[in-house]
Amino acid sequence: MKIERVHVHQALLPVVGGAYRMSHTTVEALDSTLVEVVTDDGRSGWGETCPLGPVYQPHHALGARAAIEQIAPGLVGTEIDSPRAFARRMDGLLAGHGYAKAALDTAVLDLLGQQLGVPVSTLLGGALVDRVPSYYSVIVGDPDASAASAAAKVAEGYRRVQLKVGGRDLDHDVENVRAVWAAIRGRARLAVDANRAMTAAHALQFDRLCADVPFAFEQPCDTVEEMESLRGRLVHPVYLDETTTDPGVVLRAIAGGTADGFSFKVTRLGGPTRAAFVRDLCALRSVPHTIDDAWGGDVIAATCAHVASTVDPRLLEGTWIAADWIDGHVDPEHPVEVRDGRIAVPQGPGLGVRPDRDRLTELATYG
Ligand code: 0XW
Ligand code: MG
Repeated sequence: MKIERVHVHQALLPVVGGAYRMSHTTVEALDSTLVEVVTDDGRSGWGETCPLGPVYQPHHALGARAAIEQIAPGLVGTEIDSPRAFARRMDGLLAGHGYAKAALDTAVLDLLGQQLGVPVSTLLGGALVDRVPSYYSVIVGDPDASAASAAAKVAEGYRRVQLKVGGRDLDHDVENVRAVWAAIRGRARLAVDANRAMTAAHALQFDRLCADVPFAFEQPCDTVEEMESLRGRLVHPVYLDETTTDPGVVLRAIAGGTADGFSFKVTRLGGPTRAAFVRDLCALRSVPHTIDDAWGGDVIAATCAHVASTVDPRLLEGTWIAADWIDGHVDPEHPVEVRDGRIAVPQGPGLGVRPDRDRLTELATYG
């Protein structure tokens, strides 16, 4: 199976409700990039990468497309042998830029799955479940609204809630944490995510002020060094998200005891192939983690569901997908969505989703 062409498509995804608020940024519409890799035997494999705006982490939509433009011409005419050989080929065309390569890695897994007649999860080691738990992310807001939204989602079936904090005075956030916990206590677990907004001093204070509320404290500070400075000083377990920029950082955090868990983003890790590697690192030390992405439509949601289905259920904290914040689906026939707090893993072969090209804008073709 040889690559004949690579198409780059765009999906513009306005946020349902107008805005998604985190500590340092509010997004109103997301710019998603989809790749379609067409082979000489007439198959199309799909992948997606969708940075959460330009400041959530050092990723942006134009950067993803520039990286793909750098890589794609060198892929045309080459044989698809294995995901690892393909990753090496991409690394030989461009260093770094894992979040762009992630879309191509996904597309190749989709193609190999179709060729072999198996779902992507089988190529990643094999699904252990056919539905994966999701979790709901409550945006930065006021206690009444946050508690009401958390309670409503738990009533729908979610068993984990993530509350966004940061970017305002600590007391306000402490009040919010208490209100949300009172609303879900006994029915769901809680994670509190500052998205890098706190200083180490603020993180220490916040941790003490909420010492009686059990939650996983997600990425309070910006840098690996700040996070390392908190080791052994917090009451709450610490989960790393934005600083897990590659498998090496994950290895160091596990070995050094700086993380009790992770909130992984598949594209940030470089795609499903690398995410499966990191899954296995976590399994060695029984470290819990999510498998999600920062944003994206059905293709990313399907990708995350396939990877998550291969994680030991004891260690899987859940899979967040953006479906609740997106109006409609790029694959209306096989929409990936949360039902009763869980996501059905699409049935293969391949990814099990086929975007409708009429819902996308084609931006470039290579080959
Ligand atoms: C909750 N998420 C998975 C969705 C938002 O994109 C941010 C992210 C996170 O945990 O930071
Ligand atoms: Mg996070």
